[in-house]
Amino acid sequence: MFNSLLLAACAVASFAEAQSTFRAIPTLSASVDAAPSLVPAILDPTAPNAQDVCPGYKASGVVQTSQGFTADLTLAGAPCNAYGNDIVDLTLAVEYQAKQRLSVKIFPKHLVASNYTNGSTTAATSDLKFNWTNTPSFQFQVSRVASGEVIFSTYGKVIVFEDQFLEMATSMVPNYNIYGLAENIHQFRLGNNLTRTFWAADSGNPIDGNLYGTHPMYLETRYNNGSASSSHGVYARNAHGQEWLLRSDNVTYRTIGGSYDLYFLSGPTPKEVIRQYQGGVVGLPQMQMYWTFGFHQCRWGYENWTVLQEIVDGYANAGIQLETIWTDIDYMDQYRDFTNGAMNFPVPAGQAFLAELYAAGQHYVPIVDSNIYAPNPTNGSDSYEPFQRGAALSAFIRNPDDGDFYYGDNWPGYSVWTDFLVPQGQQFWTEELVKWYGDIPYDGIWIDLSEASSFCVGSCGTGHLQENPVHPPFRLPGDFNNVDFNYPEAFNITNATEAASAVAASSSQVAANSATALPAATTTSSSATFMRTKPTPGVRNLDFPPYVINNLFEGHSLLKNTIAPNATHNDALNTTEYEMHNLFGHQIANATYHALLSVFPGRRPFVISRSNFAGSGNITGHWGGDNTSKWGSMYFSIAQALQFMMAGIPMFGVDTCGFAGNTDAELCNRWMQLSAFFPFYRNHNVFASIPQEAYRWSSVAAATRTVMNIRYSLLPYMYTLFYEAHTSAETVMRALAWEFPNDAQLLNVDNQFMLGPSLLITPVLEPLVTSVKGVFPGVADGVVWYDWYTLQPLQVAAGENKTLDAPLGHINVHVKGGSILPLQAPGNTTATSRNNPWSLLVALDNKGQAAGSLYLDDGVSLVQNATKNVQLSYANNKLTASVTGSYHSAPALANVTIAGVSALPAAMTLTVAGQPCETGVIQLVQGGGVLYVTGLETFTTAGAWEGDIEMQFS
Ligand code: MIG
Repeated sequence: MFNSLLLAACAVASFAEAQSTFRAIPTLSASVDAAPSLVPAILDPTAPNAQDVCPGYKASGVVQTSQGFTADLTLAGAPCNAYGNDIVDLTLAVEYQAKQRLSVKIFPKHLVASNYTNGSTTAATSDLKFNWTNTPSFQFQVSRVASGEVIFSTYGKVIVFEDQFLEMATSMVPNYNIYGLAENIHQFRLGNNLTRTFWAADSGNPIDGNLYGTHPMYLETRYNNGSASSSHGVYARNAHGQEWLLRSDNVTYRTIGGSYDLYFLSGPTPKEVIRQYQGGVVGLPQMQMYWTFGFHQCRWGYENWTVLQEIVDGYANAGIQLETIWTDIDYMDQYRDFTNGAMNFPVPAGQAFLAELYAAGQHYVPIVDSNIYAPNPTNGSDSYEPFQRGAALSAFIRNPDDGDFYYGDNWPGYSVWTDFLVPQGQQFWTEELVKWYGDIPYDGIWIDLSEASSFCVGSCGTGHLQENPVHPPFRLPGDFNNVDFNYPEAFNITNATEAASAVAASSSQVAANSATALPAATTTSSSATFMRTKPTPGVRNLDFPPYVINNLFEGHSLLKNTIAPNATHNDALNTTEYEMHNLFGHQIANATYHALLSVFPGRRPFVISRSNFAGSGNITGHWGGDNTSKWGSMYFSIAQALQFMMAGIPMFGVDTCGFAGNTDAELCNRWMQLSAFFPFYRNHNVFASIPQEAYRWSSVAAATRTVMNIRYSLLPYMYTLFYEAHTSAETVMRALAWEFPNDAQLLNVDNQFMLGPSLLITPVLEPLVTSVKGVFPGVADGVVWYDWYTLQPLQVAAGENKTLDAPLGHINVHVKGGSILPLQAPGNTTATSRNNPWSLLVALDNKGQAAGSLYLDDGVSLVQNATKNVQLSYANNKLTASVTGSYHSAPALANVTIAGVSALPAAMTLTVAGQPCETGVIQLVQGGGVLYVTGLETFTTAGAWEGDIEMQFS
């Protein structure tokens, strides 16, 4: 669903006339979305607090296992049936799975739990200890063996286990610091008064509301009064609708189904927690292709191939790198997947466009929506073959009421959704993507609406397919009298004339619309504790479970904007969406990943998808969804990115310059510069707002050229960071609190971040300023920070909130002393950049030392024939590059720049692959504390990294 601000916005007559209705087809009645049966959710003060009424369990029958123990848990009194039906007999399984990981599972006794043990850790060798008591009922604690620190404790609380309601709470230390629980639009530190709800929602980046991703994992850091901090992680593996209530002295975890499947990670540093989570539990992020780190341009509203060519040309003419052009749903024939509109995006013209694009070394990624159009059965000319083929395979989710497919509504009209729980779902998806690739040879796939989004309530198309195609039951941006007049906060100051006309146009659109207003979405205030539906004792109610999670749609209804919970899969268990809802996005991304393996055998699939689950980073990247062209939205992008670094989806970025609403030159300038340091760098825009490609304003173009050249020169560094994420769960973007875990001053910092271990980014996040404040950690311990542009050490006191110059067009980037960055001269594409000369930037620490690394491979293949690792170090006035592996990079090493050198060395010697070099042609220039070594090309003409390099200064 759109951001409601789009629906509220409005138009001038002249502007509105220019906008035709989006499509000349009947609009589905708004009543299909008005959610009938809605709102049995009631705010009921008599609804029970499970902690007061539930009896808890008693443990008995302890059996030692090779790496822990099991026990029976039996309900310790009369069932409370608070929000479902109590399960009387449970099994507790405690496993010391690895030294740093303890698992605690509680599940119905008739089930068997899988385990992931390493085969060796026991209670005696674990970092963590499990304590429990039966008084007054079964409760447990997890603590550190070494220090006794309790990291999780249910003492004082009962454990509740019902068929549709689970509740467990842990007490928390005062002012606890927890991070994670992605996906949320919130500050990085989650605070002590927040309800995080997980129910994947097609909702435009609501602050604190549920949206696309479900990652039930948090990291907690305790600063221990100035001594070393300690961090641990908690992951609760459960995909059901759920919420985490962060309260002043406890965190309460509630789900509407499933089991307790808890993983405690001992850290004790934030980085170790993240490594234990990604490396040991959900899996490491996939490796990406090199070109995916180039710049991507997208928008909703590119009308045809000619417009697309104009955008590509626009970037070329402005001298700004454009690696990949994207198309949104505009390219499709009536919004049907795997089709091209015959008028505007015909296949032959597309093939010609793509041939030229690919010849220039550029790339193309189209959107694919999660819905599949269900054609009008009474109109032969409406046939849609992908539906027929999927139906023949029984590859779609079903409506339990009649056993036919479940027909919801989305862009094309009444639609079905692929059932990825059965192999036919994958087969269907692969066959369609392979077939369509035969027409349109794309490079990767963008998956949208995978929550999965449906614009009506229930199987609204059942019995109505003969009305297809239908227009969604709400006005689209760009539809008649629905023009967006929202601008960033300072627009009325920076551009008063246009702002005034937008205000006038907006009010006349409001007036024109008032007669025919669409029903406004209503919001319902929530009390997380006492919302419930009418209880149905003894029966599982899938659509209206008795406990009401704080879903942000009307009435908190689980039926709104998505496939209904009772929709049924074709697997032997007839699993329902009640169980699978939060996994649809993961499943369709996974199916797309595997389809791309068929399209491009042996090549790393490139998928960017919207809804996602714990572990999705194995198979997909993610963009931040429908943000807005507002300064606050840009600010939240950093915290959103850091969550996904923790969650193991490092291929993350947001709609740069903002999706909903119009941007302006100032916001777009700052945002193009900020996103250049995010792994996934894409400018994307909603339909019917002003164009926002980086070349549209000369000031934004200039700022973009500056930062794009920095980004492209850093591609080897970015790629190396990804390799380290993929192989050892290092993070790509990093919170300052992770890099300097003992500095409590950093626990809230989310207006700055690091890219890898070496770069600190301090962006401007507010309008109308020419300076920015930032902190520079580690100064008390001697850390030096060099300005990227001047290579001068920053003069900053320990703990100072330092003011930096930040005129429009300048983003502050600082290099941490002690770093060596491998760089290549920026070309116009990633491919040409890879063929440009190498250089090294050495930033010395206060001991005159530095280190870094470089990973190289072909940038494409899943399995590499050859790779190369270069370890870079500097000590005792000597720079060393030691090379392992045989991947060949052709360009030479051209120059070395060393920051932190106070005098020109008297002499230098150079050996390459053990051979001394005649260094007469090399130039050494020193000035302002920087040593520039140039003219090195001739010594590595066979390629920079064909042998070890030693460069000694004296
Ligand atoms: O209902 O394809 O988040 O990026 O431009 C909206 C149109 C559907 C939502 C995506 C957005 C995309 C838009 N889509």
